Amino acid sequence: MGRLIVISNRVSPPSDVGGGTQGGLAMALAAALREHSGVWFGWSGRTTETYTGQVGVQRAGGVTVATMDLEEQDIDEYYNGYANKTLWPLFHHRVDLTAYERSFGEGYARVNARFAETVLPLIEDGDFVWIHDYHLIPLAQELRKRGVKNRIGFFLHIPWPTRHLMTTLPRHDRLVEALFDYDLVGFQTNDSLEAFEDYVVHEAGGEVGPDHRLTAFGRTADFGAFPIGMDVTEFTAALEGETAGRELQRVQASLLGRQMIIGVDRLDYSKGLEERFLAYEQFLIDNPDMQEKVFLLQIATPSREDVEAYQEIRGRLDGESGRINGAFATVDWVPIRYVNRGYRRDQLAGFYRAAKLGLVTPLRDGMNLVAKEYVAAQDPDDPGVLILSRFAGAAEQMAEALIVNPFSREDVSEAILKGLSMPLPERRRRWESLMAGLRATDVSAWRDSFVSALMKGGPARLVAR
Ligand code: GDG
Repeated sequence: MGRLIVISNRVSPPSDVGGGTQGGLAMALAAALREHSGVWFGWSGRTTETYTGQVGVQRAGGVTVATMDLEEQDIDEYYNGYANKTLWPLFHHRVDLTAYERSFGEGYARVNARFAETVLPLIEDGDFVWIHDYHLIPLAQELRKRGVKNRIGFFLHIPWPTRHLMTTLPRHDRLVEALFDYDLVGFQTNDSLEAFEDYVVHEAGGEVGPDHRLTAFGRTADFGAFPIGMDVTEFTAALEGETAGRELQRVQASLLGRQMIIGVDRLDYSKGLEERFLAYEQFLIDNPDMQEKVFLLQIATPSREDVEAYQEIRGRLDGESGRINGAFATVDWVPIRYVNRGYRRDQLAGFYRAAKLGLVTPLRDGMNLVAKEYVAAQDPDDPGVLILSRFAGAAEQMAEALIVNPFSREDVSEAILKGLSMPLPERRRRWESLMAGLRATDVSAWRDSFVSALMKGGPARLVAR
């Protein structure tokens, strides 16, 4: 069997299970690489004055990690620019925040060419290449230009936008055409797959064949929905560890008989945090008898702090949380505990477990692993309730959550009340069904289905539950 070469913008060498701050994805990829004796290639996170093309190689946790440095200008135009000021907002339906600057597109093309040039000597005949996310869409094209004939797959972690939004992007056809240089392209959901096919048929004049084999731009490639799962086994182990237990007790000691609602998100406008605060305020207004009986713990880890839109959302959230706390707090109760820092994964596990409600209300999200982690952390005998946005990819799989429209304060307020007053038998029934789904479609299932489809060739599709 050939080796697996995984390429993503950043690499995140695995550290000990339970600790560290890397997410489930990093761990899943690390495990896939160990199984296939592979290499993980990406940007080191460092910048140099001029690009050197040098590769740093290290072995970490049984995985070979290879990295390269980039120039400051690369980071401005490719990472902060085209990736995070153009594609991220556009693909999350925020045309109002999307920057359409030509220099960003040029930087994106340049850095993708640099990735190709630098990784090229590491690719051997028979290797399978698996490229991740919106930073690197044109990478297969750049590799093909340099003569790479290996099978190459691509997985998009964020949603694919609707056709009309996609066409607001200058040279959108070039970006889509680049996807046809892959052998296999995976989306998170059927919704994204359908949006992509709509573009291919109605904008590119292409055709949809059996099993989502698509033809356009004179080429044919396989497409599919491969919803990412969480590592249930690793997370359960973290949950049973000493740290999670200690954090659970620490939070429980601070409850003083109150019920806790939890939100955990990167501080990103796509996560609907402002709307969540307002919906929670609506709940407090609609249910005055619940005031002082409940509080919201919102952990919002700072993210992409060099991008203005992220500085602005952070400022707005500071303002909203302060305003709501000022309006409702009493001498011994604060309605929102708003925390701007990251925690270890096993600490998070303990926090999730202490919460009666998980409030996961992104305005748009590829999948959302927090929704899955909240469910996995619950006590089987007395599980909490998940409230989940219909616009998270996870909603395609997690129908037994309370599915809400995050844009409607009333809708979310009603769901909070319903969740907090849900009888135990119903909570258990919903949780058992959600948990069975998490186990059946965990991160290994996701990885194996994608990698085996890539290795075999031909269409394959993990059908969302
Ligand atoms: C992208 C897509 C898709 C959060 N705060 C801390 C922390 N986290 C962890 C969570 C979870 C992960 O980060 C976040 O994953 P999400 O899926 O919720 O969201 P994105 O970061 O936007 O991820 C998304 C995902 O890729 C995978 O394909 O689901 O739709 O947008 O695991 O627990 N982890 C630690 N400390 C924190 O403070 N250790």
